Amino acid sequence: YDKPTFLSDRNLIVHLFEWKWTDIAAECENFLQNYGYGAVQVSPPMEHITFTNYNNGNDLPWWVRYQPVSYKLSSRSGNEAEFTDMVNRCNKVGVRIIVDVVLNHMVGIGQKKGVNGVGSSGDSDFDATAGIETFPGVGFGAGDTHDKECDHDIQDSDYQNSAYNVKMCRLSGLIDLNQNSTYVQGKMQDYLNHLITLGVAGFRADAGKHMWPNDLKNLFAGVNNVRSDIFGPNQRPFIFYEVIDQGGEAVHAADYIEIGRYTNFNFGAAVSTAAKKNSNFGGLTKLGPGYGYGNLDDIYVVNFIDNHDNQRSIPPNVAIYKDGSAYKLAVGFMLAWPYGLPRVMSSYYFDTHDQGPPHMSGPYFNTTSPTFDSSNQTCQQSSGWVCEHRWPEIRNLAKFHQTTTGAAATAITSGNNALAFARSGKGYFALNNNNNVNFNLNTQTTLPAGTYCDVYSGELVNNQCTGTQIIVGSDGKASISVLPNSIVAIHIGARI
Ligand code: LAG
Ligand code: CA
Repeated sequence: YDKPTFLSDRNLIVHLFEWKWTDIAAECENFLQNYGYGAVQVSPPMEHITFTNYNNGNDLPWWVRYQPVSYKLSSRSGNEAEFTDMVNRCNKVGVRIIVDVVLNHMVGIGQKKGVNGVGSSGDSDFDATAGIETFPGVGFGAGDTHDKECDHDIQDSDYQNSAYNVKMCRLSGLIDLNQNSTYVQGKMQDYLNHLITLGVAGFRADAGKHMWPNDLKNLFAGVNNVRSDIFGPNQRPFIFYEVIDQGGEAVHAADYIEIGRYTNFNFGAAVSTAAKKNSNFGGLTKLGPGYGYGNLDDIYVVNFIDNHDNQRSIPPNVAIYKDGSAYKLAVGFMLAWPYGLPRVMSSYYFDTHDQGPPHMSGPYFNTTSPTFDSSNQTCQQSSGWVCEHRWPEIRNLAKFHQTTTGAAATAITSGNNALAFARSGKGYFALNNNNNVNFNLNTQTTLPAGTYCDVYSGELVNNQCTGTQIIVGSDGKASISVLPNSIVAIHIGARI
């Protein structure tokens, strides 16, 4: 389960948070395939709660997507036909779909009045008044939950003291399902196999920390291989678990590595701390297995700077799109440094924690699409979408990531708030996190002689560099001067 089912030179995920299926299909075709993005993590596609009166009827929070009503493919992002079309069109251009699956729970126990599914079966499908724990769209009832073991919320102290409570009690009121039951497993296998039949590549298991690894092992053992006509014979789905483990807790990420990968929150924390100038960026040349707590082997980790949860913390303890160059340095480093499988976050602008995606008014708050600036391919701010994955510095480092696939980091230089390294024979990367001084290098790049475009300050367009040019001599050496709070990155795919 830990082997990405992606094209071999596209080991990179982008999370298109809250995007519609129709927009993702177009994004695969028009953009992602050209920059080395190998897979899209999509928002949960199942039927979810909705409110008609949230924030005086002006908004619908993003987190409704994490309250399943049934496993019908009907959500704010689109219906089953649109989902299927997206999977087909993305696969056709070599971009995979990873589905965020919410298996730990159903809706919040407190969600009674004004809460209904948005599925084809309409409001009657989830009849809250008929019993909050009855989900006729799946066939779950109170007997399929952990109510007998624990019918109250996980307490803060449980995270330190009780793995049992973390897995058996309710995560902020969400009705907790019993994944140990073969009946429950069967319903979930039907859902996951349906997605596999449609051509998805794998899953992000929401709230992985709140489910027993052994139950998950049995659950996924009953899930089919991914389609052989797309992925080749005998391939398991790629799976990673949302497990927040930054030390000092009862549940450990290491408990999950036999059944897939885990979300390594320690990576984004370490890089963000350096990017925000609270630690020496030069020290990150050690970032990998064994660097501080929780950074396990390459094949077990999905790394990221921020995700849709921690970008909303107040204040965020990781770098996010609002941090400007600190964020670009953090994501740039992640894409250049060979450790784990990276995931790029792609957001919409938000002011408050709960705020939903850009939308029209109306009963289901139809999400509106990103619009693009034709001159530089970025998303227009007026459309409400940030599209970090299209920022020139980030998309060009995504391309650097692709071009340098499999090349070791060599010729490593650790400076004071600065670092540099080659990706042997394929690329060279240098980063300066100082405010006032340049980072000057006269260095071995490992690259063939030639004139290269720095892909951070510009790119290669019509056989010319729109930014800085770097000349590599016949001895492989180059003089490079990195400006304050900036990067210089060159690779063999962007040379004149
Ligand atoms: C996750 N990972 O393990 C998701 O990344 C995270 O976004 C999910 O929480 C969480 N697990 C459960 O799927 C999100 C919001 C919560 C929200 C929850 C359910 O961060 O704030 O809770 O989704 O929608 C909301 C309210 C709570 C309320 C609860 C139940 O904020 O106050 O108790 O709904 O009604
Ligand atoms: Ca649970």
